[in-house]
This record gives sequence, C-alpha cells and structure tokens, in this order.
Amino acid sequence: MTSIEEVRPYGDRLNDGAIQISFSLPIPLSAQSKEAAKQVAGKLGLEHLRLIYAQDLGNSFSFYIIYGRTSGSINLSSIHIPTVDIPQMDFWQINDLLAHELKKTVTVVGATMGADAHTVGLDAILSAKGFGGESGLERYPQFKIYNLGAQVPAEEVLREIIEQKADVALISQVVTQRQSHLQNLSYLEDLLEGEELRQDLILICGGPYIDTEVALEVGFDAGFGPGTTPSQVASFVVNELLRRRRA
Ligand code: B12
Repeated sequence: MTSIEEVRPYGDRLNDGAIQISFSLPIPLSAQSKEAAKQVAGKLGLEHLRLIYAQDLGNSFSFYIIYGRTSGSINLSSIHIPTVDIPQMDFWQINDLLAHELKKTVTVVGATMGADAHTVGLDAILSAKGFGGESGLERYPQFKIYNLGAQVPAEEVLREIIEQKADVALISQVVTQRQSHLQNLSYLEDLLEGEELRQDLILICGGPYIDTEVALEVGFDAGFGPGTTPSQVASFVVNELLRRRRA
C-alpha cells in the first residue's frame, strides 16, 4: 500500500471528493424543503449536489440524504492526536501476568453516570458475554467486577469505589448532549481528588464520542471509543499497573 500525505474522500474514483450526508429539518417534506436541504449542503461547501433520498418524518419534520463533492483535502502531517499506545495482550496473557507477576486481583467498579441510560456499551466490556468475539471482564479470573448499571450519580460511584477498594473505575458516557459527558466525568474526577483517591485509581471512560483526548481533558487516564473490546481495556489496566509499580 502506498502512503498518502494529503487525503480526500472518494466514492467512484480516487480523490473525487465524494461525500454522503444525512440530516433532518424541522419542516414538513415539500419541494421547498428539498431545495432548502440542498442549500444546507451547499453552505457546507459541497458541490455537484444530488438529493438521493427524502422522507417526511411526521410532526412537521423531514429527513434527507444528499450526495456531494468537496474540493477540500487534509494534510495528515498537520494532525497530532494524543493516543495511549500500549502493547495488546490476550485473555491468557492478561490473567497470567496478573496472577504470577503482579500477584493481584483487580477490583473494577463500572457505571454509566448521570442521566445517561445507555448500558450496552459498558456491558460489552464488563459482562461475561463480552463483545467482538471476546469474553467480557467478568470472565477474567483475575478481575472482580461491580457493575452498577446506568443513571448512577457520581456520589454513588465514589461510595462504591471506596467500599469495594476499587483499583479501576470504568465510566461510560454515551449521551454528549449539552456536553453532559464532560461535566459528569470532570465532576467525578473532582470528587476523587477531594477524597485523595484519584492518584491510586485507574480512571477510564468510554463511549461512542470518547477518545483519549477527551479523557485527558477531564483528568482521566484513558478513553475508549467505538469498537473497543474487553481485552483492549484489560491490556491498558495491566500495563498501567506495571507502569505504576515501576514508577
Ligand atoms: C440502544 C440506544 C438507546 C437505548 C439504550 C438501551 C440501553 N439499555 O443501553 C434507549 C432506547 C434507552 C436510548 C435512549 C436514548 N438515546 Co440512545 N441510542 C441507542 C443506539 C441506537 C445504540 C447504542 C448502543 O447500544 N450501541 C452499541 C454499543 C456496543 O456501542 P457503544 O455504546 O458505542 O459502546 C462501545 C464503545 O463506545 C465503548 N464503550 C462504551 N462505553 C464504555 C465504557 C468504558 C469504560 C469503556 C472502556 C468503553 C466503552 O465500548 C463499547 C464496545 O465497543 C444509539 C445510536 C447508535 N447507533 O449508536 C443511540 C444514541 C446513543 N442515543 C441517543 C439519544 C439522543 C438518546 C435519547 C436522549 C433519545 C431521547 N430523545 O429520548 C435517550 C437517552 C436516554 C437517557 N436518559 O440516556 C443519541 C446520543 C447522541 C449524543 N451524542 O448525545 C444516539 C447516538 C442516537 C442518535 N444518533 O441520536 N438509546
């Protein structure tokens, strides 16, 4: 594969700039609304517009899918993203390291915090059935899991961390409306700092709009986004335990 410095989306042929966008408008479907939708796409800088799908959603809302082309391109060398680079280990390596080298059972408190009711992402990491063909952390003999479920207040997460003497807190934030995820995560981090517990805890967040940059911004150790598997999280935990032991 050749390495590309300057990237541009493509559809039919390389570098044609083809993009598909979809969005809703708060007006009923009509000839006028379709033209408005195309003009929205135009204002985004897209050209050669084609409205390929439009649907009335009822209650005076409508939905559109538009094809267009952008002349923009991105220079990859201008992008610098903080990432947490850690060696990936599998189920057996992780448990073996914990049992024989670290001689430790890792206690994990997990929760989806605040008003957020989404549990599937957190369960994908914690519950025995797991995700992406992998078992969840409940299946790891060296992990002890307390899954508090959804809509858990930060104060309750803190209480459980203290009560269970947790080594790791796994916090899911799926809803990001009005930046609620940032507020919830920062608030928990503040509470932990206040109790002087932050330093000894591995604090991890996750969700479809979470990445390392977001996590570091709110004082967490790592953030995991879409497609994360349980062993990726467990690998981070074990590497972090090893790093802290060496420090
Ligand atoms: C299922 C679902 C629901 C279900 C949730 C059921 C449940 N028990 O979880 C119900 C119907 C309850 C629901 C409600 C709402 N939902 Co909803 N929902 C979804 C949906 C369709 C799928 C989410 C999901 O299960 N994904 C599958 C899991 C496996 O993926 P994941 O969450 O990304 O998790 C992975 C990673 O992110 C990561 N991860 C996640 N958490 C964690 C935590 C840690 C510690 C780690 C390490 C990793 C990790 O690992 C996981 C595995 O790889 C999404 C849209 C979508 N297609 O994603 C909308 C979506 C998340 N919902 C959304 C919204 C807006 C809502 C509502 C506000 C709608 C409303 N107006 O009422 C309510 C909110 C209710 C509330 N109080 O929270 C929005 C969120 C937008 C935003 N940015 O804030 C989405 C994106 C839909 C959309 N496009 O608008 N929802």
